[in-house]
Amino acid sequence: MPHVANTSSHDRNVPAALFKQLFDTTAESMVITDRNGIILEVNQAFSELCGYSAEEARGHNMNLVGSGRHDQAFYQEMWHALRHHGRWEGNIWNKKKDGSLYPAWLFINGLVDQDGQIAYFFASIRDMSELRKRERQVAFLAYYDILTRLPNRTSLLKALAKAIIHNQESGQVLTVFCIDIDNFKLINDVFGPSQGDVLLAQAAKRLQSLLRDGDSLYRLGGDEFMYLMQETSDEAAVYLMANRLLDVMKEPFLFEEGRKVFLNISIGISNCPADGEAPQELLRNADLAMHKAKREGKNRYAVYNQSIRAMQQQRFRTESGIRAGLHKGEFLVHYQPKVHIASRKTTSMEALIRWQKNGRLVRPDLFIPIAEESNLIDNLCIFVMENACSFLGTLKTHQVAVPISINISPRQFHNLDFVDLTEGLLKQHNPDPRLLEFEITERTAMQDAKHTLRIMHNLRQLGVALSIDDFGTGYSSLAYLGKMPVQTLKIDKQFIDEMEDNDGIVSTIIAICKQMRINVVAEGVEKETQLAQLAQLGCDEAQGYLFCRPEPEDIILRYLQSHGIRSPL
Ligand code: G
Ligand code: G
Ligand code: MN
Repeated sequence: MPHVANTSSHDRNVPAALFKQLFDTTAESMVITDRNGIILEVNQAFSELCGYSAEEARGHNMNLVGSGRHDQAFYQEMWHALRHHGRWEGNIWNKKKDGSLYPAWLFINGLVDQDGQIAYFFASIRDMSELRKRERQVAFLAYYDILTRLPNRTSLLKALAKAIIHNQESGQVLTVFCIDIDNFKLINDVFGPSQGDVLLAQAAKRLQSLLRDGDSLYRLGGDEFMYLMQETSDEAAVYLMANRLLDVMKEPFLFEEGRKVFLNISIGISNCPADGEAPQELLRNADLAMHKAKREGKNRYAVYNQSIRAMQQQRFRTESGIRAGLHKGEFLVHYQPKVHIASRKTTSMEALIRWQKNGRLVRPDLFIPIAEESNLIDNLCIFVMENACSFLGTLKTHQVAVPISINISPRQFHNLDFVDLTEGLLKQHNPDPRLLEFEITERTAMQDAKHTLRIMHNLRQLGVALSIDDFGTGYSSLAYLGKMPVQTLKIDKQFIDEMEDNDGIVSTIIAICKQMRINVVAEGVEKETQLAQLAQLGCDEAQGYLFCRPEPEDIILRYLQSHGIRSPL
C-alpha cells in the first residue's frame, strides 16, 4: 500500500492508462458514442455480450444492438431525457449479432464539453436474461405444478374467482369437477413414488386431452385434479363430461418397461351458483361429493346435492357441539372392567367416553369420527387421559392399583405428535405408566406398518402397555403381528357372538395368542355359557355386560372392592 502522507499530489492522480485498462477489463458492457449515438468505442465485455468486435461496432449507430421491439415514442422519450437531463436508464430489449433478443438494463450518461454541450454518451448494458428467467421460474412455481405442468391451486382460485364474476354477469352456469385417482396410495406403495409420478403425468395428459374451449384443468396436489367447465349449457352436458372423464382413464396405463396398470377416478361435481358462489365453497362441495363417490364404491361420479349438504350441516353442528360440550363439561368417562376368567377378578378397565347432551347420551360412534376429522380428537383424547389419570389417583387413595386402557382412534394414533402428547400428559399428571394401556384397533395397527411399529416402540419406551382392539375384523398379517410390541389382544364381539355355532375363529385367535405369549381378552361377553366356552378354549380374560357395564367411577370402585382385583404390580 502506498503511504498517503508521503505521496505528492501528482502521485495521487490515477494514470489515464489505468482508466483504459479498467474499461477494457470490467465485466460490465460499456459503449462510448458521440452526441448522435455513433459508436466510438466498446469494451471487451460488450463484444462478449453483443457479439460485435470493437472494429465491427465502431462507426455504427447504437441501434446496431437495438431489437426493433420498442416504438418510436420509446426512443423519443429516451432522447428527450438525454438531451435535457443528460441521462437515461431503464429496461430495454436488445439484439445480439446472431439475431437473438435479450432483456437488458441500459444506463446512459451524457458527458459535456467545455461549453456545457453534450459531446459524448457513455452507456452500460446489463444482461437481465438470467434474472428474468429466474423470475419466470419463480412465477411458474407459484402458479404451476412442475410434474404435470398444469396450473395449480393458486391459479385455480384466481381463475374461479374471475369466472364466477363473469358468469354472474352473463347468467351462465359454471361446473367444477373434483377428480381424485382411486387407491393411488397403493400404486405409490407398490411401484414406488417415482413410478407414481410417471402415472400422474400420464393421467394429467389424458384429462388434458378432453379440454374444450374455455375449460381448464388444474392439479391441486397429490392425485387430485380439478376440471373447470366455464359455460355449462345444461345438466346433460355435466353428465356427458363426467362420463368422458371416467372413460378417458379406461385404457391401461403403461410403464416404460411395458407393464400395464389400470387407474380409476372418482369425481365430485358442484355447480355455480346452485352449490356455492365463492371459490372455496364450490371446491369444498365438489370435494364432499367426490368423497361420496368414493364411499359409494369409487370409479364413479357424484353430484353435490341436498343430502350431502344436510350431512355436512349435521357434521358442522356436531363439531361445534363437541367444542361447546367440552367447555360445558358435557363429556364424561365411564369404565368397564376386564375380568380374569378363572378367578373373576378385575385385571384392568377400559375407559369409554360418554357425551351427555340435553339429558341424553350421544353414542361415541356418532361423534368420534367427526372429532377425528377436525383436531377435536386431540381434545377428547386429552380429556379421557386426564380423567384416567385422575381416577388412578382416586384408586390409589383406596389402595387399589388397576390399569386403565384408553381407546386411541386411527387419526390420533397416526398423528405425528401423538408420542409427544402422551409424554407431556405423563409428565403433567405423573401416573404410574405401567397402569396405562392404549387400545389400538387392528385396522389402525395395519395401516402403515413401519410407522406403526415406530410409534408402538416409542410408546413402550414411555412405559405404556399396548393392546390390539377389535381383533379379527382387520386382516392382520401374522408375521407382522409377531413384530408388534403388544401385550394384549381383544377378540371382537362379533366372533364371541358367533361362537356357539362356530368357535373356529375364536379358538384360532386364542391359539395364536398363546403361541405369541400375548394376553387374550374376549369382548362383549353377555352370557355364562359364552364364558364357560371361553374358559374351555383357554381364553385368559373377558369383558362384557355379564360382569359389568361401562359405569361411572363410584360404581366401578364399589365393583372392584366387592369383586377383587388381580393387579399386575
Ligand atoms: O361404549 P361404546 O359405545 O362406548 O364405544 C363405541 C366405540 O367408541 C368403541 O369402538 C370405542 O372403542 C370407541 N370409544 C369409546 N371411548 C373412546 C375414546 O375415548 N376415544 C376413542 N378414540 N374412541 C372411543
Ligand atoms: O371397539 P371397542 O372394543 O372399544 O368397543 C367397546 C364397546 O363395546 C363399547 O361401546 C362398550 O359399551 C361395548 N360393550 C362392552 N361390553 C358389551 C357387551 O357385553 N355387549 C354389548 N352389546 N356391548 C358391549
Ligand atoms: Mn376398545
